Amino acid sequence: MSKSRLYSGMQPSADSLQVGNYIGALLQWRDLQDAYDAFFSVVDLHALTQPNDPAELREKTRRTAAQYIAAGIEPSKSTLYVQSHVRAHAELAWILSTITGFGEASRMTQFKDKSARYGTDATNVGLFTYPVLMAADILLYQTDIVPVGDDQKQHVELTRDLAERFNSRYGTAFTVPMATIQQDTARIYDLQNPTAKMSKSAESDAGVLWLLDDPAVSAKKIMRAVTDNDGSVRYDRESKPGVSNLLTIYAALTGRQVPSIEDEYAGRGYGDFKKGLAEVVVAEFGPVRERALELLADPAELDRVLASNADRAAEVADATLADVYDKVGLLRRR
Ligand code: AQP
Repeated sequence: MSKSRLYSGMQPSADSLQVGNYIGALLQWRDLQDAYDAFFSVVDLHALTQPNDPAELREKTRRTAAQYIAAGIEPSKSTLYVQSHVRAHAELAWILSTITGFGEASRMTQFKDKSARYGTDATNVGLFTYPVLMAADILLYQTDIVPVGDDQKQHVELTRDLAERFNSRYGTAFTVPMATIQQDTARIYDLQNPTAKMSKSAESDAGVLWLLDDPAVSAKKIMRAVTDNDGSVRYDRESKPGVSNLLTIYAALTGRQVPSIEDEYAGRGYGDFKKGLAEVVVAEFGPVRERALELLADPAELDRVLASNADRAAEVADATLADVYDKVGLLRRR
């Protein structure tokens, strides 16, 4: 029996991924890649919705791809490619935009939040159609499951609605995908502001653990992480968000259960606990960082791998797009 299809991606919106991206996405992707026919994309077209320096965007795109591989995504097993290398993404997004209601798109909470934050003049139309491009990403590959964080649930719902609408209006062209939402424990918070999500675009660097940071810098950030005055290493998301966040990171990186870590550090204070976590982080990220830097030292080879994976992706995507073009009535070029 053929494997089910899985699709996911990340924006190349920083020089390095952060520990939330690693725990919330990359670790799951790595575990899922054997059971699924997986497509993992570096979504550079999506990243254009934010201001970018062109040379820096190119560099961030390579860096993101290198970190996927360094974290264990195998380009011989999964299809790991750059979104803009497969033209069908932008083309299908246009077709889908013609069956998306203006009101429907206006209800997307991520757009509402971001446009409220930036103001109308600084908000581009690309940000408004962002979820339609995301729907195209997913639907091109006849995707069965989309592993995403809670924040992306609404976008996958829209993708399902668009797939069903297209299929019933023009005939079946798309598999209707399902979101698989990761557990709440997979949400990592900022080390300095442990009620806010850790994010690549955080205003301050002090609360973000970067995959490509020097391990000594990461260790220092952990030692300075915000905790509380209670002094006991105990998980309590409400009243001890800082310590709970550190426990979540510790558990995710070691595969251990939180209570066993609480037991180990019972009566030992935060200093010891943070030192223990710093060792875990350095041991986990040290090799990932080394491998990523090795890959980045040979950009020609990395580009070659990405190109051959893009060819593989395009084969699937182009077949879906050709079917869609036929179904909506575009005249075939002979
Ligand atoms: N703090 C987090 N905890 C758990 N998972 C997280 N992800 C991101 N932050 C955390 C997951 O990583 C993937 C990245 O998706 P993205 O790059 O498209 O954008 P994002 O979710 O908006 O991630 P960032 O790091 O916050 O980027 P910026 O600052 O550019 O917006 C997703 O699977 C996400 O769930």
